[in-house]
Amino acid sequence: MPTVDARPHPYTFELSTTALLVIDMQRDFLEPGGFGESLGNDVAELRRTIDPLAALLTAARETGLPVVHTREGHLPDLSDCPPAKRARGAPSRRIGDPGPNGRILIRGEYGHDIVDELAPIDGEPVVDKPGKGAFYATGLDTLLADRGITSLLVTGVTTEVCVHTTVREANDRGYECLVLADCVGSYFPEFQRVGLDMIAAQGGIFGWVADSAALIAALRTAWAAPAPPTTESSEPTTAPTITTAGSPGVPAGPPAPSVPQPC
Ligand code: C5J
Repeated sequence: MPTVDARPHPYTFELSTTALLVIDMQRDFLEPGGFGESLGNDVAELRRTIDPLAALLTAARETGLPVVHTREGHLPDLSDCPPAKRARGAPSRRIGDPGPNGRILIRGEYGHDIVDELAPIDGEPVVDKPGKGAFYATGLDTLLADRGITSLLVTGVTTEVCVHTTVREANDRGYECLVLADCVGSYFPEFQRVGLDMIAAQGGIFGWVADSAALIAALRTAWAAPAPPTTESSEPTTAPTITTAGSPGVPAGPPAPSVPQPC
């Protein structure tokens, strides 16, 4: 079993029960003109995660680790966006308002999709979520359970918002989480530091924290071992907010909430 040097102590996991979770690496957060910048943030603070995450994605794909992407966003009619969430945005550019990359945080718009460098490949599920947490109002828990996943390698943005919310939700559901420090990003350096500290504190109250280089080395060592793991390929049962990269209609538009998507 691979073991990664991590805080508060080394993280050991089984390849067959582990997935890489890539949270909200969307243009709306990482590129100028999107939701993140409309809130007054410097997107450059997040863009440093792209290269290490691309390298980790490559290693995960080479070693057969399942990869699951998420996107935060809302239906075009905003029926899944609480008014309180919308009202809290910048007055000039709120969720659903037009921007240079299309309507802000709206499914199917250019800005809502994942940056080119980290685009999902065929077969990788993309979970569309209306909240900050990836488990809230999505089929993620079912998708992971169907694949026997109990351990999550967590990456994405932003550290203190969607990454933290998801890790906390995952903990309450019994998943173990290793957060990759250089593959998660915050617009605020102090939130990045404290956000990671909070995860590993108190004996790993929410999980473990490591650098991606240590994880990649562990993955490659495990893959080179005599008995490489096999990956599950079972289909999810019901996944109302999940599409699969490479399937028709992705990323053309929002999935219908009550209709299972083809995988
Ligand atoms: C935010 C996110 N920060 N993906 N979303 O609003 O963290």
